[in-house]
Amino acid sequence: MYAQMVKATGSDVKSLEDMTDEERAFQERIDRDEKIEPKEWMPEGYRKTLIRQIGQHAHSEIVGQLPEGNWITRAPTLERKAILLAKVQDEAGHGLYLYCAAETLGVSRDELTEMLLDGRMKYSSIFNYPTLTWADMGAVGWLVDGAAIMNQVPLQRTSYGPYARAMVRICKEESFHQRQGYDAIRKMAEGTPAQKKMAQDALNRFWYPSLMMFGPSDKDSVHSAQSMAWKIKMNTNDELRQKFVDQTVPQAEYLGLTVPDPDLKWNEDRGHYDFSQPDWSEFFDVLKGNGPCNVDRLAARNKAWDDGRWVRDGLMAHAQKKSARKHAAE
Ligand code: BYC
Repeated sequence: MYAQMVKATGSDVKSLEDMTDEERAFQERIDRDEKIEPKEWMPEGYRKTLIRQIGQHAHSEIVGQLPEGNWITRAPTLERKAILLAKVQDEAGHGLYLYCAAETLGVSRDELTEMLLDGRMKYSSIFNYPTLTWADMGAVGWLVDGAAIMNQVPLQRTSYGPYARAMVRICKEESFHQRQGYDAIRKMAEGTPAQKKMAQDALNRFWYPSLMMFGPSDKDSVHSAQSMAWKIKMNTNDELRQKFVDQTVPQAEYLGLTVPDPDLKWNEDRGHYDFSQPDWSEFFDVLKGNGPCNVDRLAARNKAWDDGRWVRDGLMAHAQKKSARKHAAE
């Protein structure tokens, strides 16, 4: 299995023969689908890759609250407001499960947060796009959460125990999120001509950024080969992107909306849709900080961190006082 993978991705992943005894034993455990737990030996690269991926994922959940949080006060009905509020709170919870999983690898949540705030760590490119209308709340739930689930369901089988277990809970909630998004956009698509136009406009703006969520095409993905060998990733970026397109196009058709891709076509021979790639230069530009909302998103997170300092300081002072009292009593 491991040898096949290395061959399939044509990577510079170490072969079993080139590994140390410890590395080989570790790889064999991965190949047997054993879970790796926090205190066990792991290659430094495995630990670092997990911290990068889980940390980036956690940051995405936290920053991902901002585009939807933007619409809580303007939701069209009390019911939609309550649902959106619950969803945004769920994203905060996902961030916390993931920070906890990352902490088992020897990095603190504060360190991870500081790396997000000073730009050393990334978050998903999708959250650098604005949410301009209520229909965008539907599009985010349907497409963004839809893409997130496509990527996260396989991660329930990822090799690192705390990450896999966090993903089980997250996936349950994400599928509710996706359904609520689809329901919200369906309401718009079945509404007045103006509402249908808003739904189509949201699909037009979110389609390609959603395809970008899966990461660069396989030939440009620097981490995929090693991450797949370690089962930190279970599929390549292109495999998941294709699955997402195959699943989403019939949903758009059901809504009577048009996917903004003139080359989109069912390919009978492949058993998949052929589709246009996103503009990859735009993707890399967004990663460099030049998307429409990068500056605003980081400013909002920095402000939240600064405004919350007194709470963290207060909690720390309380904890120190409590521990000093306990020591004095012993
Ligand atoms: N955005 O070698 P590659 C959600 C970076 S949100 C930004 O293929 P990898 C939700 C990548 O980090 C979904 N950066 O990387 C929340 C690397 O740069 P570095 C979050 C991206 O890691 C609220 C470089 O490009 N989900 O759930 O093997 C509301 C080369 O890429 C992106 C996760 O994070 C991107 N889209 O594969 C609603 C899932 N793509 O780090 C929804 C877990 C790539 O070397 N993560 N880059 O500087 C993964 O599965 C993988 O990390 C990725 C990328 C598939 C995203």
